[in-house]
Amino acid sequence: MITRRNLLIGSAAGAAAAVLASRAFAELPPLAKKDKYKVGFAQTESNNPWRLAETKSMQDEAKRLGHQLIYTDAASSAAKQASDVNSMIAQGVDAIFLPPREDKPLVPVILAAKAAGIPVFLIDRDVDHTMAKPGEDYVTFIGSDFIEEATRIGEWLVKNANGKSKIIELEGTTGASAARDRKKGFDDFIAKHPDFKIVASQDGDFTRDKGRQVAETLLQAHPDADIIYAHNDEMALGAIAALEAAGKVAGKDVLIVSIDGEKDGVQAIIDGKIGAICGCSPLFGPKSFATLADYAAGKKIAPFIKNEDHFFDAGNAKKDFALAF
Ligand code: GZL
Repeated sequence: MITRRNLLIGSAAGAAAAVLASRAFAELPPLAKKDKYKVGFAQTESNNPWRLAETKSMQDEAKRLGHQLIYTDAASSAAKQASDVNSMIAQGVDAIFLPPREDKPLVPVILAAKAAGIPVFLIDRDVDHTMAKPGEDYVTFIGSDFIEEATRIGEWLVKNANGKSKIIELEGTTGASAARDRKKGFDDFIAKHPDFKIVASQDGDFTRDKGRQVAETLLQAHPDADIIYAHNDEMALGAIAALEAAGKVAGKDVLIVSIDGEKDGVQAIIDGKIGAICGCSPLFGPKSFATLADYAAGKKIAPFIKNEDHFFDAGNAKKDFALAF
């Protein structure tokens, strides 16, 4: 019998359910406290030393703590990385560590993991916050402040350019938060220094070979370029190969600045071929698993857990070489 009273009760119950659903949607999945977890780590690719060092750090820490690590390699495909995460969800992992290769295509699977009750921890790269939020859709983002890294490089450059001023920018993977913010940070800084000009900027996909190819093309198009800003050391090292193939002297004809702090990059500072590198450690294992344990223990997790980056130049490269990865 439909009475006004029943209708009111029904609509109240419906409203309550909607509120609960929305609250449930707004809350992160819990993580039970356990000694051993089955954790997914969906790597983007393994085509540069930074990626290999990150993977080793995650695997070593999982082994040290006795956790089972389900590891996948997306071979430079955001679509494959998304399907790798979906397979982890299907396997019922306890939690997922994810460096989203690009800042939009991985959002649906982050939300799918949440809906499946699996907490996601973003490491090394973040997603577009208009699509998914830390503390609501995923636990946190652990990584560097890429805008700060690029700004520190800009500050070093304006102090040490000695009259050089025409910049070729080698960008990281299009869509990656690291590339997006290393571009924004640097370009915004240079815009405040009109005696410097970015004459060309192009995606080198964070790899040495693509970096060399792009540097070759841009140097031919801009023979007056006398500075190269690379979003990572691999592309900077590729640019050095391009310069030397063109009979130019890296560090003399063209000043090179970069980000990461891999051993070959810091050695290039010692050899006078790279001027400065803002470090960006790939060693995420300890902090990732410590954050997971804190989350399981019910501790409040900050939405952004910032890595501090070491800065290398000719003044400390030899002394601090052990900090390179
Ligand atoms: C930074 C990371 C970047 C490195 C590159 O956290 O995403 O990706 O700087 C790597 O070397 O490919």
